[in-house]
Amino acid sequence: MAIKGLLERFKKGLARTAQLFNIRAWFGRKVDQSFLDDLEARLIQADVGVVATGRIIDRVREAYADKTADENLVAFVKDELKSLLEDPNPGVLAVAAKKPSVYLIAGVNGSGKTTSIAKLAQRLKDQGQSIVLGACDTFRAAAADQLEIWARRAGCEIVRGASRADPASVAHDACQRALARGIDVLIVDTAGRLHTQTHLMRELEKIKSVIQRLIPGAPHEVLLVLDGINGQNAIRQAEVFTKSIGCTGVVLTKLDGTAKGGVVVAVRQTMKLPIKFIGVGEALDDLQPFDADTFVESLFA
Ligand SMILES: Nc1nc2c(ncn2[C@@H]2O[C@H](COP(=O)(O)OP(=O)(O)OP(=O)(O)O)[C@@H](O)[C@H]2O)c(=O)[nH]1
Ligand SMILES: [Mg+2]
Repeated sequence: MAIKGLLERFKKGLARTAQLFNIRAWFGRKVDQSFLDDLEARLIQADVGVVATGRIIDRVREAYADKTADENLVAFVKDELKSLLEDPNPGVLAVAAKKPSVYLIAGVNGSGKTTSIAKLAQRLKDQGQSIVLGACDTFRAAAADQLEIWARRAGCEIVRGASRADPASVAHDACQRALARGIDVLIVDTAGRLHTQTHLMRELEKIKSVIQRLIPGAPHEVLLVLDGINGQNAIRQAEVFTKSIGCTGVVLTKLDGTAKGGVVVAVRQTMKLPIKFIGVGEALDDLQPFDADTFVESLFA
């Protein structure tokens, strides 16, 4: 997609956060304590997090004390945000040297895993890749049906087990299928679970170890799906999931439904995990590869 089109989509999805970041209205104001307090309040409201907000405020104070807010100040704040989001490999998923690449998807209930998988499958399919989806959420009968509907829409295969089947056995079958058919990408859906449910975290570890055993080097990405509306609780989830299954990246969803898009910064800062994609709506093309420049520009557009 052309850069301009991408920016438009981002802007639409992040419109609520962008309202908070509209500091152009303050042009001409003196950068004094009351200005800094206002800026700080907006950053906190947008869920940028205390640490990152503190850093931005300190830097603005150093550079702009007693000057007048203008376009340069906006550029300065943008650069600060971009540097907090820096990622050498934005929005890129690791690819296996030998097929298939396996992406394991996890997260708490309702965070947007299955929808994000559908969007990701569509994306990879559009790039000419063959896809198998592994429906390892056998906890709810409707879960595999939901994935199957998406699979049909995106035109990819799905491997599912009986209701209440061991999710690791479904992962096993999905790996076998992907290997046997020479598929490019296997995406594994898992049931939502709270990071506090130890037995369910063990189940996730078992799914991962089955994948590792069948496909050396896999999973090539372990993506944690976080609900952007959840804000700071996401950080705790990320810690526990990472400890359990070694997350390699984050998909941050529902950024269209909240004015707290700044959580992208907090997540990146606190967890040291790259944000791979962001979800900005419920349609199939509402998953965007995360790029700090485009993201920050859209907040100020
Ligand atoms: N607005 C918006 N809604 C989203 C986004 N991503 C997911 N959703 C919605 O969030 C709800 C839950 O999405 P699912 O994909 O079923 O979530 P899940 O993590 O698979 O849920 P469980 O399997 O029950 O744990 C659905 O109504 C989705 O349409 C997004 O980026 N924006
Ligand atoms: Mg699901």
